[in-house]
Amino acid sequence: MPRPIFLYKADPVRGAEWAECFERKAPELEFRQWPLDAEAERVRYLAAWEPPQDLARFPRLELVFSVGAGIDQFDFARVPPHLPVLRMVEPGIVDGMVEYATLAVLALHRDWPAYREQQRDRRWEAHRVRTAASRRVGVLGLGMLGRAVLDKLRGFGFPCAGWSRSAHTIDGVDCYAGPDALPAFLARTDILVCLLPLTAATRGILDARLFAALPSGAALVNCGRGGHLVQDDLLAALDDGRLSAAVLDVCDPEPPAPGHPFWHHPRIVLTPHIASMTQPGTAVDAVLDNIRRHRAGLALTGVVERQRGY
Ligand code: NDP
Ligand code: OXD
Repeated sequence: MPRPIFLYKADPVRGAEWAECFERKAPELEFRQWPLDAEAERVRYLAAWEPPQDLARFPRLELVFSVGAGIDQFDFARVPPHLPVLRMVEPGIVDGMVEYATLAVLALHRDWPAYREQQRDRRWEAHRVRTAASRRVGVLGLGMLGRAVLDKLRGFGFPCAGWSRSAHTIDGVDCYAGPDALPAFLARTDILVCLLPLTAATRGILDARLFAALPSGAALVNCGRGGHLVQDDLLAALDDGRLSAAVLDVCDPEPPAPGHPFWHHPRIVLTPHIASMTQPGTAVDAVLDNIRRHRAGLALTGVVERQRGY
């Protein structure tokens, strides 16, 4: 009896690691990497960064996994409505984001971009060291990643707040919800971290209006998506001192064009979309757990609500 196929369509190097995990943990499934030329009727599960055009080729497909936590790159028009799409909910991606966001917030808190600029100019000048208790951190997005980041940052003594669509209660975090609460959240935020999904409602949210609602000299970390940011508004806010610095892990497009000001702006730290990555070992555990749940008729983890876009 031929085994059901789990088809993987993403980075082939990490795919080889997925294959090794499947061999050990799920020998009842046959792991195959894209492209698949024959035996399409044996494909039951698909994992992809972007789904293929022709999903109708796989008549027995049961579940579609995104290999990313973010889902905006997924063209849902390609996925028949009856098929559940599951985004990546796994501890490896959370740990990576907690590290990156902590690094970025601490760098901004301790004036790292300014000291790098001073070193380049051979300037030895100390600035007053501020306490964490006097630096207010705010995170846009209180989902899997935003909550984990706040949990870590709270430990340093930063006064922490978060903003989301629906109301949340989190120990030690001032929670704000909905557009009406956004100005109050921004007014109390010295370092703003964006961990929102990119949807119709959040595209371009990091704009001049939002920057004007932050205290003067606030700093930005964007770990969400490049489409959240209005680039010219950021450059203007840095130039007029409204914002002191920005750490950007994402950009639209990626990479920015060779002459783009983000490459050489002294107050921008730019990294190539590496804040976090799905880790094959833990990702395969999460995927297999969902497959077992599906077989047992249990609720699935990370189901994307297509209407709301995340
Ligand atoms: P979740 O879906 O778990 O959480 C999303 C959060 O954003 C929720 O709290 C949600 O509110 C809130 N939200 C969504 N829409 C709005 C809105 N219109 N107004 C206010 N709040 C809103 O996502 P994750 O935490 O797992 O991931 C967040 C994003 O991080 C991803 O979508 C992706 O873009 C990015 N990412 C970036 C990576 C990188 O390497 N740079 C790596 C991985 C992810 P509510 O709680 O009410 O639903
Ligand atoms: C993700 C990402 O969404 O890597 O997982 O950006």
